[in-house]
Amino acid sequence: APNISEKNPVTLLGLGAMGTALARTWLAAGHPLTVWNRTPARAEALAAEGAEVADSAAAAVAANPLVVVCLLDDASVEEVLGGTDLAGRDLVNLTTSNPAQARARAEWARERGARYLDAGIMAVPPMIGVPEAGGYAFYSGSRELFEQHQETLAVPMGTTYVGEDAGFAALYDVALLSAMYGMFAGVSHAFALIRKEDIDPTAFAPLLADWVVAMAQPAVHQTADHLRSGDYTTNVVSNLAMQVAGVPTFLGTAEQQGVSPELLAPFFELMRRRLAEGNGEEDLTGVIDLLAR
Ligand code: FVH
Repeated sequence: APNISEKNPVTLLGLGAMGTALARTWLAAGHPLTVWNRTPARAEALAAEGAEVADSAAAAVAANPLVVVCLLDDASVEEVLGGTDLAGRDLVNLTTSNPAQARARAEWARERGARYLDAGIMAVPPMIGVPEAGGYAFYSGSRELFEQHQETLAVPMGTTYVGEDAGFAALYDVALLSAMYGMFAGVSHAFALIRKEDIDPTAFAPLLADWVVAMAQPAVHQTADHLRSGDYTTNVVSNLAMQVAGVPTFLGTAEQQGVSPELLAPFFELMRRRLAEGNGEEDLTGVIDLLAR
């Protein structure tokens, strides 16, 4: 049947947990959708929901100007797209990669005649197509491509464009996720401290969550202000000297509770070094200077 939809047609390669969630939102919004997946069985349910299933990656790429890939990693992108003709295509890569891979992939696409947009998804599959869940993706690379397809890209999740450098989406993605892992480390240590006691972890949880949230907002913004001004001493309410003086309390408590300090010890060591350099009136921003290689 002729395609009578006014919605932008999309080709999607990769129907894992994320790709399948993306596909459903485009279908539900009325976008003609062509899909391909290495394991064809994963496309069957989507075919029943209205997707066109291509019998090869090359056929899927040929079907529509906008080609979205959501595969496992950068190597699988190379493997899948390697045998396709990308000339004249708009390639949007939602596969997680690092900044160098994203920049190389942008150049690779350019050499094959495609415009390129890289992305870092800040959402898990259940957040896709659920605007109130707050999921979004960072995009970087061709601004023209982004502006032309933003409405289509915004169907499954929010869109945040972070610049022409194709590596930036991956960099923002990894920076936010790195902060998340630091938070997970602190939360793990906190639960380890109370674990052997008669303390209900579910009663402790709201105290911990509220504290982490209350600390994150001012700490993140003050750090950014200090990095921009270069003065790490403005409006400091808990200075480094005071915080380093408290370290033995943290280490002593861990020892008393039979908990390894290995998650926190590297951060404490950086604080101690910064203090030893004579920066006791700062907050913790100076630790960032020590991390630069
Ligand atoms: N799921 C999540 O929570 C995270 C949220 C943030 C973003 N990530 C990234 O999204 C990419 C896809 O993740 P996914 O959850 O869809 O992953 P899987 O369910 O494991 O599906 C992987 C798909 O990739 C295909 N695939 C893997 N290797 C190859 C290959 N060599 N050639 C062709 N296709 C390949 C796989 O195909 P199949 O196994 O079904 O045949 C799936 O379609 C990812 O970058 C996350 O970091 C998700």
